[in-house]
Amino acid sequence: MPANLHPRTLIVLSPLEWQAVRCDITATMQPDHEFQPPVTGAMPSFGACPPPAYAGPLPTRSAGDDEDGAGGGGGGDGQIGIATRTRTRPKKPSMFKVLMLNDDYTPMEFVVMVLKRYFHMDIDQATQVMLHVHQRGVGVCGIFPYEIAETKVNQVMDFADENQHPLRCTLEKA
Ligand code: TYC
Repeated sequence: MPANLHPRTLIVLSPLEWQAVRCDITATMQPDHEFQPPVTGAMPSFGACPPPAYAGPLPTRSAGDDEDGAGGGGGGDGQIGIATRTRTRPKKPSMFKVLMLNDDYTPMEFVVMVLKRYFHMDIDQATQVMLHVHQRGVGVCGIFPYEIAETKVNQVMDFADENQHPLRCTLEKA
């Protein structure tokens, strides 16, 4: 830009002049500056600028800087690294079936009471599940994340033990 112009004077550049100014700006930019040309209309496209002559060192990234450990590029060779994102969505917990096992001694009414109390079934659902277990040997009481399923198994068996019934439950990955 001519030295006698006010800094905010609008000057119209030919494509070749703009190319020269653009390369000049790019060459003197510091590494952490993002270059945004003052777009006021369609910008003509130009060829590549000659390699910039930075005064200071370029930012580098070593392999250990990668948040996701995937190795985003750069590798400390003077190139600017590729930005990577870390997964923020939590993983869905694995689900587990709580299975009730048949035996010959636990009274049917007790099993129905257990299904109502610990699995929030109504009388009809509880009766149906109890009869299924009685006839088939095993039945599903519900499906839960691991810790909840484990807690229910323990609650049911503790309650059965307190009442001197051999009723057993177990877990199975859903
Ligand atoms: N089979 C038992 C009986 O005849 C009833 C029963 C049903 C026991 C389901 C356990 O999980 C069970 N009294």
